[in-house]
Amino acid sequence: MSMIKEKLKEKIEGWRPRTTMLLKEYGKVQIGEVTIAQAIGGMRGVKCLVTDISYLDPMEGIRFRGYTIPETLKALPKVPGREMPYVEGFIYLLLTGDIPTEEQALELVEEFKKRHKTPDYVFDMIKALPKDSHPMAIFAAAIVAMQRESIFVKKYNEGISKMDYWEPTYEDAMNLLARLPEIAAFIYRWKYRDGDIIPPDPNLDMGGNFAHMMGIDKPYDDVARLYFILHSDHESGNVSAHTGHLVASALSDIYYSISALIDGLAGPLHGLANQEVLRWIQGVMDEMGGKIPTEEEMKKFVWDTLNSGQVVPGFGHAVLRKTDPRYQAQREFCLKHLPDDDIFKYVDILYKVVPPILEEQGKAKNPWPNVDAQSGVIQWYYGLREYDFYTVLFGIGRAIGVCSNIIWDRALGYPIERPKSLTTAMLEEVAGIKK
Ligand code: NMX
Ligand code: MLT
Repeated sequence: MSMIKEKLKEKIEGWRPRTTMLLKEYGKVQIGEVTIAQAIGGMRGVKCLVTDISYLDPMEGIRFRGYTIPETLKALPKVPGREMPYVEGFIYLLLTGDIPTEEQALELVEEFKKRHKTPDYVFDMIKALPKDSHPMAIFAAAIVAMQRESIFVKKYNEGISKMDYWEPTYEDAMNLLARLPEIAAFIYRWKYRDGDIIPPDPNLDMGGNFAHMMGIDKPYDDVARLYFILHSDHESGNVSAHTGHLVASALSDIYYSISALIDGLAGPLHGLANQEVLRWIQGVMDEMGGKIPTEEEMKKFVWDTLNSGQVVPGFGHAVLRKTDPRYQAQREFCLKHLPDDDIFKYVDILYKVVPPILEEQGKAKNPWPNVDAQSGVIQWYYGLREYDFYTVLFGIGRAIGVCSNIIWDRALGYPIERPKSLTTAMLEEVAGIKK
């Protein structure tokens, strides 16, 4: 058994009694109540999911295994000579709850290298798709195409005990995570670079190898590391994480679950907002003839968007009630590496003008920018200008968080998810409108 799997086993065995006791002895203790507004309104704020991988506080933002973003980036072992930590070390943290030593992070780097061989049929399948397919559709299809590789399915069919489900799930998850960067880079080079594919470099870590396969020079390796870490997890209620968890709860394997997650992430109210931000800014740039707008001019563009019934992409959030710390982390990167970039200047002006406008409009509960408002700028600056690819990068990151969650879901024996629905007439009756 590998070092990380051994460690995970120890953690799982130590954790299980906590879940068992809560369920058996305290199962009837109430943690909240549900209103009609919540049942109709997308279950906002209903406390009905459990995860220890990350927690989202509305005012503070995300903590991964108890660490804020600055704490996470500071504590994890860094790639020598680079600013950002190993993504593999971050995966160690999400899985075990512990900050790895450099040696432990490097062991995981080696483990991923061993697992990374993507089956040829995946690339053949991608090449058979129409080139104008959206990259997220191609990505989801490529992932589900590998379902036949599932070790969980094989072991399940052999009659493995429920207590051991997490082990083949771990194997599937690690195999899939090892392959996602290569599949994503292949989609990019096939779709936008005339199929000029760059093979992986076995000497590089996940972030370094992704930058290499994309054909983008340093510091894009650090951009990739930062992206995969920042986008990994945002507790369990967001559409992509929840979809992954929901599908996996039926004991569908990792390939089905992560492919489904990608489908959810592809919506413009969720991950696709990062492409929408760039599309929106490009529209403003076209109208401005390349000139940087004044704050007054920018306000007009924002009001025009709102008055035409559209949302301002990259702003607002279902849980957060302040500027997303993932936005801040990327803003700090921009201030350091691309302070004079025109698109960054646009985003900077938007940061000043949008929140007061959303407050004045009085609809959005959170007027502040989210992760997607800043992420496309960095990609654009480093030459990745095909913005319909941006959500694939989010998807690689999110797969890391959701795979970690699904392994733990299986380890703690979480059951198939099945909330209860009511009819409108039942709600009217509860409300006392009609008997
Ligand atoms: N621009 C305009 N209107 C907004 C915005 C915005 N950025 N954010 C919220 N609203 C509206 C929202 O459409 C709703 O209007 P209505 O009552 O007419 O249906 C009203 O304000 C109340 O919505 P909230 O309760 O504040 O937000 P909700 O929790 O329903 O949705 C988002 C959260 C993130 C879907 C919403 O803020 C939004 O559409 N933002 C723009 C898209 C975006 O940036 N999505 C990415 C989120 C992060 N991610 O990566 O997933
Ligand atoms: C996410 O990262 O999933 C988004 O910020 C959406 C959310 O948390 O609701």
